[in-house]
Amino acid sequence: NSDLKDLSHFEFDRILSDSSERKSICLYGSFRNTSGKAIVLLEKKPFDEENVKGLLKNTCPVSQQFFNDIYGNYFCKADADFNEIKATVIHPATEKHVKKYEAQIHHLIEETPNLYETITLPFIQKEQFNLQWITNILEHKSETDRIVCEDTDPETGFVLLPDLKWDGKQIENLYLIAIVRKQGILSLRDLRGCHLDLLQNISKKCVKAIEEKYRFPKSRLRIYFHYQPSFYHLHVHFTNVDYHAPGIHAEKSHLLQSVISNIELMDDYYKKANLMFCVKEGDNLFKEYEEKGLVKKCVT
Ligand code: M7G
Repeated sequence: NSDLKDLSHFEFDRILSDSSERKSICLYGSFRNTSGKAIVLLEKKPFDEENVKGLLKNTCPVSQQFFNDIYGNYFCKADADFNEIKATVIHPATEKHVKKYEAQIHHLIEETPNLYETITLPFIQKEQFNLQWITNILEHKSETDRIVCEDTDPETGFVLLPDLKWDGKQIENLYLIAIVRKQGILSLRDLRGCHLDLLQNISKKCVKAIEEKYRFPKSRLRIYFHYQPSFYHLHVHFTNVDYHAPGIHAEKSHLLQSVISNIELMDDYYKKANLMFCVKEGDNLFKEYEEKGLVKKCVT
């Protein structure tokens, strides 16, 4: 829809979240002449050597804020190229998308295998994000030109490509995902000994592909799963270890190498382990646990 490309057609109702640290803001509203609500996430792009050189070469208006001894503060009005903003548009956005992007209080839940079977799994089967974007990638209907590496084996195959959050250029916030070809592995929870070949294949081939394409070595890659993920079709995250990617907290990330090692030691480790996960208070999964008396809302 071409209307979605023009941000001047976006009328925002409210701010879902904003972060001065990430220099990003997430807006909820709608596009003129289109039905359904939309989410627009705006993020300032990281500095890189080339555009800093460009900034320094072009004289841009500078205003001094203050000067004190050897310390000075200035504002520079840089040109449009330098100020490029990355915009992610989700349209039509569902209530579940709103909850995903809304700033909210978080809780940690310890999920035993039994709680997974009786609460989390039935919830995932009842309510989860649509996985069409994943099917489109696997079937070469979208983002085909962005594919970095692909293995078509039905058991151990995958597609590696830049994540939605990455422009595919700046190494500072390098972020790729490998989506497994095999259907039905919902998350880390489903991984068993029989998936070791798949995990090792992804690790080996994706590392090599990233090394070749971006000249980025294995030792600088953070390779991990999210638990709980937003999308229940197994995928692996690859990020620059120096980049504080969203969701790299201890309560959400599981390094691929540790996962492989755990499964090598015990085939069904992820079937038997208690796994912690982080959930927002407004999330429906939180409500499921709340109804069973396993977690309580924060009263402030
Ligand atoms: P997750 O752990 O399921 O969810 O990871 P979360 O990290 O968003 O909570 C899914 C990953 O897939 C995230 O890193 C998303 O940025 C990425 N992603 C999501 N979508 C809808 C797309 C898409 O359409 N294209 C690509 N390339 N990546 C996506």
